[in-house]
Amino acid sequence: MLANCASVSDNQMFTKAIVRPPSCNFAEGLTSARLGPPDFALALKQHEAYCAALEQCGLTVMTLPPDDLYPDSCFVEDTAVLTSQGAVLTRPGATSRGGEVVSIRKALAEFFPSTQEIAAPGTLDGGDVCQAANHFFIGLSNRTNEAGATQFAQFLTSFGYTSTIIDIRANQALLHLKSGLAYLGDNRMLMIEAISARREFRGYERLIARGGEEYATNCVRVNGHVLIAAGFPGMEAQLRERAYETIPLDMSEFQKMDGGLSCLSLRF
Ligand code: CIR
Repeated sequence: MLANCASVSDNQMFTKAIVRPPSCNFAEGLTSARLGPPDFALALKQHEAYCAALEQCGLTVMTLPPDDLYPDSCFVEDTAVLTSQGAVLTRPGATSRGGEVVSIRKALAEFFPSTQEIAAPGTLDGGDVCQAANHFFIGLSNRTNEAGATQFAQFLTSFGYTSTIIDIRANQALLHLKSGLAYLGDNRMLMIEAISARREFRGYERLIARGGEEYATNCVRVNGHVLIAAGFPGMEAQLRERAYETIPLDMSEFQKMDGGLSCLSLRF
């Protein structure tokens, strides 16, 4: 099934990350979390710690200036999908976030001289894209529509990857596919129970987040480390049992705005 794919190592090494600190009006961003307004000063501190963790993993972190035109713009992951075979600029599903792509396009030009782009009427958020070695899972969500998912799947084919579109619109708890799914390498995935029985994931070893630890499924494997939200001991124990070197990070202020660890950077 994976014949003719681009050859991408399961344990791809990243060298760079693009991030953008929250802007002063971060609290005006979109959220359904009902956890109260974020503390801006604390969000900045947590973002700094996140960047330090990426550096600890060996990445050079490029920091874009905060942009108060777009209160959700620290969630850079939603604006592009970067692979070792090519980059795709997205067309975010929330109207208030559409303009975020402009500055990301500029920032990426130096590293990806030719990029593909999702075109109207397609919409796609990077948070709906989960890469598992040479295969991609694309979530059909309230942000990513069929046109966007199909366009993206075609770009992936041209890059030499395979993909599966997964409809998560019935899973109300999921803003994006990666709100409840992460690929850890080694054919292993971390996911919420609600999607764990789906046939698309049958071939993978599945670690399930239970007991109110669903938020922690949005973790990121970076160069042999796993960045994980702090405060989820069950999830962290499952990772440590499998010899992952975890870096717990306090994410409380981003969680209040529906954001997870993966959304705060574009890694390549
Ligand atoms: C939004 O609703 O768009 C932001 N407040 C949160 C985006 C989080 N992004 C992600 O999970 N990839």
